[in-house]
This record gives sequence, structure tokens and C-alpha cells, in this order.
Amino acid sequence: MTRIITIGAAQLGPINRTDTREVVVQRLIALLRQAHSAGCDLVVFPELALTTFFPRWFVEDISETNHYYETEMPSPITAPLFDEAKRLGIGFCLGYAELTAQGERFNTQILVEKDGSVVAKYRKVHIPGHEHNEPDRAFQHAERYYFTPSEEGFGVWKAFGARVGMMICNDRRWPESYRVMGLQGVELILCGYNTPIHYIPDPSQDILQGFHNALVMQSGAYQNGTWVVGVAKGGLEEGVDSLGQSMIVAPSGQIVAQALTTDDELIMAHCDMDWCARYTQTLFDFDRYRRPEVYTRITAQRGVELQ
Ligand code: CDT
Repeated sequence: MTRIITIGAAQLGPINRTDTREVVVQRLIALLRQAHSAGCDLVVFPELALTTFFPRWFVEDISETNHYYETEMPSPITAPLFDEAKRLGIGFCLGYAELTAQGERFNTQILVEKDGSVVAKYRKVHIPGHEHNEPDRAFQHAERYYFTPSEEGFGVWKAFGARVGMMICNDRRWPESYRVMGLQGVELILCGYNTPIHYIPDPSQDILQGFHNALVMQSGAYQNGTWVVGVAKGGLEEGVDSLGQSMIVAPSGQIVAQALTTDDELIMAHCDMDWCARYTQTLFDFDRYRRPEVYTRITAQRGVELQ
């Protein structure tokens, strides 16, 4: 018997600063209904899917940005999404900014099963960008000011009849993210992202954004024998152009579905979880072929050390 999960990647177009949560939640519900009509079991939304990408602005008093964060999930404003998903019997994965009761700020993704139960919460590990205001930049990428990096790492959970992991945006560029989940037998990795096309520290990378996006997710999928679902918030948002190109990648590394626009767009694929074993039990049989005894530097040091 095959284990097929029909997965929708619900790309979002821009969310403006003035857009209310209610309006955004209605956009998510419209995509959720479209996914349900198309037979999806699970729909994946982007990173920070409820608001504009606010780390592009710096404010001296961080508490002025509290309205961008969620203090509970579901909340009265997001409850309609949870209720509709449960009514339709469709699962979802949603990225949002989280402000805890202890005052910690995380870039978070939540996974909800088809029966409405919360499977897991993942908090972003690799926080890119800068900590301080850099007024000479065309726009800020102050994620390191707005979010604490999670110490919880990368988990894998049993859900949708598979072994499911999560990561968020910049995590997808680091091979360790995939491998830590690969070592827990992951079969499906869900990843939301917001990737500005213009990379201010090195603009020569701008034209390569789409290439790098595909490169990391295709290699991560192949080298760990897992499905990867990458979902963008793309398009021109508050003057900053961001990559679309949401995609669903098979354990072979092949792209099986890809967004054509930078707007709200649903792509989908029938994802056979048994395809993973064709890689994890052959070429990437970790137990047989890995050599962890010669990889000790990976966890022993952070940066490059010259001999
Ligand atoms: N959201 C996020 O992590 N974006 C980064 C942008 C590059 S670092 C400024 C990314 O890796 O796509």
C-alpha cells in the first residue's frame, strides 16, 4: 500500500503594512478551500504568513512592534483558519512571529493535523541578517534584532502517516538542518520563506536567488531522501521585491511542482512517502555508509579554523 500525501504549497503574494490580520486570514482560508477542493491533505503557508515582513524596518523600541507578534495560537483572529481547516478535514503548516509570556521573540511555524490537533511547533534556528540598525541600507534585514535563535533544534514528528520535520527560510541553506532531520528518518520537510531578491552584502547574488533557492532544497532533498516543500511570500511588498518560486521537491531531488507567479498561488503534488526509502535504503543508507567518526569538526567548531 502506498503512502501518498497530497500536499498544497500555498504561496502568498505581498502583505502590506496596512493589511489587517482579518484580511490576511481570509486570504489563507481562500487558499485552504482551494487546496481542499483539489484533494489536498495538507497545505503549507509561508514564513511570517500573517503580516508584512516587518524585519525590513528598524525601531529603537522593539515593543512598538508587538502587534506583529502572536501571543497565542490559535488566537481569536486566527481561529477562523483553524476552524475551517478542521471542518474541511485538512491539515496545515503556518509561519508567524511568536511573543512568549516570558517576552521571548521567535520566528515560528506550527503544524496542525487534519483533525485540528496541533502536532508541533518549530522555532527558527538560523537567524540571518543583522542585529543593529544599518541606516545606509536600502532596507533592513534585522531578523537578528527581532528574533531569538531557537535552542530546540530540528525535530521530526509522526503526522499525516509520515515522519515530518520543519524548518524556516534561512535554515534551508544549511545542510545541517536537513541532515539532523535525516538522521531522525524524516520523509517530509516543510519550509516557509521570505527571500528578498536584492542581497545587500553582495548584490552579485541577486540574479542567482532562484538558482540558490532550488539548489539548496533539491540537494537537501536528494542527500537525505526526503520530500521538501518550500513556500514563499513573494512579490513586491512595501517596495522590496521577494522571490516566489515555491516548489515541491521529491526525494530524487526533482522539482515536481513550482509556482509560476509571485502572487497568491496554490501548487500541489501527490507525494509518495515510500519514494524516500529508494534513497535512504540504497545510496544514502546512513547506517551503512556514513562516517560520523571523521565528521567531528561539524559539531566541535562553529567557524573556519586555519591550521
Ligand atoms: N527570512 C529569511 O531567512 N531570509 C533570508 C534572506 C537572506 S539573509 C538577509 C534567506 O535565507 O532567504
